[in-house]
Amino acid sequence: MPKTAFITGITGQDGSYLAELLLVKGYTVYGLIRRCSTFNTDRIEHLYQDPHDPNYRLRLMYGDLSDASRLAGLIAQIKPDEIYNLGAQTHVKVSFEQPVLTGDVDAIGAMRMLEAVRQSGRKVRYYQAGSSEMFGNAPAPQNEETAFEPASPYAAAKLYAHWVTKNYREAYGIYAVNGILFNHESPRRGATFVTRKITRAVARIKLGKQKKLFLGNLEAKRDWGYAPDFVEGMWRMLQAREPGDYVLATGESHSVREFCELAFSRVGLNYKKHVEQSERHMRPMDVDYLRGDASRARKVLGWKPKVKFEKLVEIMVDADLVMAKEGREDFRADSGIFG
Ligand code: NAP
Ligand code: G4F
Repeated sequence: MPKTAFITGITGQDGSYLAELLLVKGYTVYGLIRRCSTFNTDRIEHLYQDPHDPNYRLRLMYGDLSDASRLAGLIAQIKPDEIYNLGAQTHVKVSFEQPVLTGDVDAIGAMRMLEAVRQSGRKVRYYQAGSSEMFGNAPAPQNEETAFEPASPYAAAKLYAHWVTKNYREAYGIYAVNGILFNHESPRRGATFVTRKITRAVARIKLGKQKKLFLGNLEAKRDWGYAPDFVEGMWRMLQAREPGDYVLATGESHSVREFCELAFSRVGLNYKKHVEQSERHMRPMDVDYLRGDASRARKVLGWKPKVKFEKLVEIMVDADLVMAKEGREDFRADSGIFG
């Protein structure tokens, strides 16, 4: 029987790749979108289907993770087999500026989803998008047994969502899983995250459209993977016999400085001539070193990332060069004033 999935955060990086994957697998995909005064559906534009077509399988519904009654109504209407709760305020630095909103959407939003599932009485498989940020500065490599040390309002909100997902699994027998995902990137990554901020700038500097790139902490290390590999892992978690929690990571860690070095050298430039550090992009507290151990996902789910760090940098720089040449950058601000 073809399955039905409901994705919150479908307009985001991961939501768009996951929607693609599930449509290829024959699912009918419902996606939660927020009403905005401008279009926010760029990342799923290529998947759009005419709703007048009786067989259309990508169905977009207005809603918001802050609106419990709408979420319950949608779950009753859609009757999903699988739910992927990817919607969130996802920027760690912004979470220091908007901690209450971040808690409402990322923590209580997950609770609203789980309550809607519980009250529906339906047998639904639920995926919660957890983050390696929940480990904070706990020693690497981090895996499912590592004690959490959240170091931002974002991480604390995600940790609340993590624990209630586990609690609903144990208390009510709901098939609910936590993915603890390390950073994953792509040409669809939001332009205010450091990788995309760098690759956009590399392309624009190469083409003479930008002079400098202002960044914060260059020594922070992250375990960066490729988003399409990671959404495949999310899907695998909901196909397993038993629900559980899984780390997804590449097992390699690199600094922001190394990312710059490689990205600028891809177009024949030296990052030292173009990158400047700025207080503006420093966080009140940062996570220094993340490197994940995904052996459990490998063993139980057969999951393994395909794209490595060097290839990821190439994919992102090359895609941004094409966009910048065609003048299709999503916004034009020089040194990433928002990032
Ligand atoms: P993203 O590109 O920033 O997308 C976030 C999505 O959440 C967007 O669709 C956004 O909608 C939606 N959203 C924001 N506030 C919402 C609200 N109040 N109600 C409903 N939807 C809302 O994030 P991503 O990189 O795809 O990440 C997907 C999920 O994985 C997130 O939960 C993130 O925290 C988690 N995660 C990501 C990573 C990573 O490295 N990418 C790692 C670990 C965990 P708009 O388009 O309308 O803004
Ligand atoms: O790219 P980032 O903003 O990602 P961060 O904070 O690791 O969070 C991302 O990954 C998490 C998974 O671990 C997700 F849960 C979360 O939703 C998000 O997707 O920053 C990475 C590192 C940080 O140490 C930051 O301080 O890069 C450093 N950095 C240095 N200069 C910068 C900048 N980050 C940003 N965004 N902008 C800068 O100018």
